[in-house]
Amino acid sequence: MQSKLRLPQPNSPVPAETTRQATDLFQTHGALWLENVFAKSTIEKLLAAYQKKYMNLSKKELRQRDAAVGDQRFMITVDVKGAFNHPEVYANEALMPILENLLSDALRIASFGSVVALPDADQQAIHLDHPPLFGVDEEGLPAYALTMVIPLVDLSPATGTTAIWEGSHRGGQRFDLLRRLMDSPDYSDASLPMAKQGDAYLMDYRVIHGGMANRSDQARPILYIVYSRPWFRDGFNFKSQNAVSISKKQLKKVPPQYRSLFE
Ligand SMILES: O=C(O)CCC(=O)C(=O)O
Repeated sequence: MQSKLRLPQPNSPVPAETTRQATDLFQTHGALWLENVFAKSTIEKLLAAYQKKYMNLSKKELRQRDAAVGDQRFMITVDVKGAFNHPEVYANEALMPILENLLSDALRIASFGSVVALPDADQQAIHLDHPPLFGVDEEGLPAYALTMVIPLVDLSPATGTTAIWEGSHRGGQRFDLLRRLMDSPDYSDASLPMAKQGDAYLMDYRVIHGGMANRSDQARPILYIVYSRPWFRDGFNFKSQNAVSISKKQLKKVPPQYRSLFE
């Protein structure tokens, strides 16, 4: 992946120069793989909580949630509580300055959930997460939303990852490229972040991407948080599930300085 940075250590403020570099890389490539964002122990806790609550949902529950986003692949909104309700996860000290540079300091959480690719899940259709806001010509416009992916297990060629077409967030040819890839998937120009527990990768909401097949014998859950400018509402992906699920009681547990993220 061309756009990749290693942070000095998890959960600590990042030097201003690194924040600037991360911002530039993201704006240029529409994606960024950051190593060393979260403590591994935090990810282990998230994984345990996820396995307990979400890995054994019944077929009926998954149907009610309209959760299928591919063969053996499900998008599940998680309740922001327990391990998920922690500032290290949704307002990470290293990430916030980068996110504010990209989306302004009025940024919000537009959605908070997970995608799990079960063993033998096929590759996902290559796609955009949202139709273009302003039609074809978005050249020069800044990001309005981005997805932060937090892998809950180490990603490998066997588990698969998210294939990302760096640079496809802009340029007049992006829709031709998308059509070509949808008609005949070809991963030769895709970046494949083999992120480990503790890493995160960010994707501009306009970037072309798609989950790869899971050829391993373990499930591959990834947590995601979509951050956006305050006016954006994702009415496209959340018809049967809430985009964000947080109760009043859990919102009170969010430190006051971060509550606006959930407004
Ligand atoms: O499974 C993945 O790696 C990505 C999933 C995804 O991009 C989606 O469901 O929109």
